[in-house]
Amino acid sequence: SNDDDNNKDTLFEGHDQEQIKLMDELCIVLDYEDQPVGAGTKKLCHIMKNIENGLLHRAFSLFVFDRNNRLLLQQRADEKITFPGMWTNTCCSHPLCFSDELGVSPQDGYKTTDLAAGIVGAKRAAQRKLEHELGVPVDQVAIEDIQYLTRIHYKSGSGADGKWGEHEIDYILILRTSQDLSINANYNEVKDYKYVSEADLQSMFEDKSLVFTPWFKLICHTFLFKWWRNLDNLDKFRDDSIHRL
Ligand code: DMA
Ligand code: MN
Repeated sequence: SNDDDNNKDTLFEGHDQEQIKLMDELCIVLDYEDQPVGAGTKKLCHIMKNIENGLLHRAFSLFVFDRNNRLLLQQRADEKITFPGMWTNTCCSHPLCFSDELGVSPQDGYKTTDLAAGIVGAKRAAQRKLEHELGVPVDQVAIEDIQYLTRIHYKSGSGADGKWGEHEIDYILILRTSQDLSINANYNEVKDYKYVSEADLQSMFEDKSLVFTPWFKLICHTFLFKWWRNLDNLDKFRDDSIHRL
């Protein structure tokens, strides 16, 4: 349609072909209580105009810690359409609208409305995206080793042009690894990555040349350092709530 042509011309102007293609992925559209109500393309879910009209989707944020309790950070590629070049937690993306990532495959035995379904779906999406973004082989990321903590609801615009943004219920996942992950970064997704201690991260925050994603900053200001100091003891932070940030 004319409208589509219009969107193509203006919204995707100057953007990377591979990233434009990924905008066809089907995200899980949610109501305010994280109940799936349908599917929406990644493109539709991230258009600020739709977000202003209340469109909300499901996401995950994975935090990987190594055996020395250092956090793996990534810097998003300049090719990313949303939040390019920004430093952020290990891996973020969306569970997609198919049964494995809705957590309702036959072996799961859940309904789409069960929190347990959302959790296992988010873990599978995290496994898929760690491989896609950082090249970590799936066998180094066992679903059983990924811990679910909580959910965060937030909204944020991306960049100066005001066209794109995020509005998500974000499943927080933690993975502690005793062996070093084999990383083979996909440079269309990730510009750089590094393991940091708390002190390293604090000095990155003081470096005014570095930019951080809004959700990573929100999580740092609220929960991250409490979790980080209690990695052996995360169960006490596990809840069924949706924290509206
Ligand atoms: C979206 O991440 C998820 C959150 C929590 C912001 P993203 O933009 O990195 O998604 P993708 O890697 O699928 O482009
Ligand atoms: Mn999103």
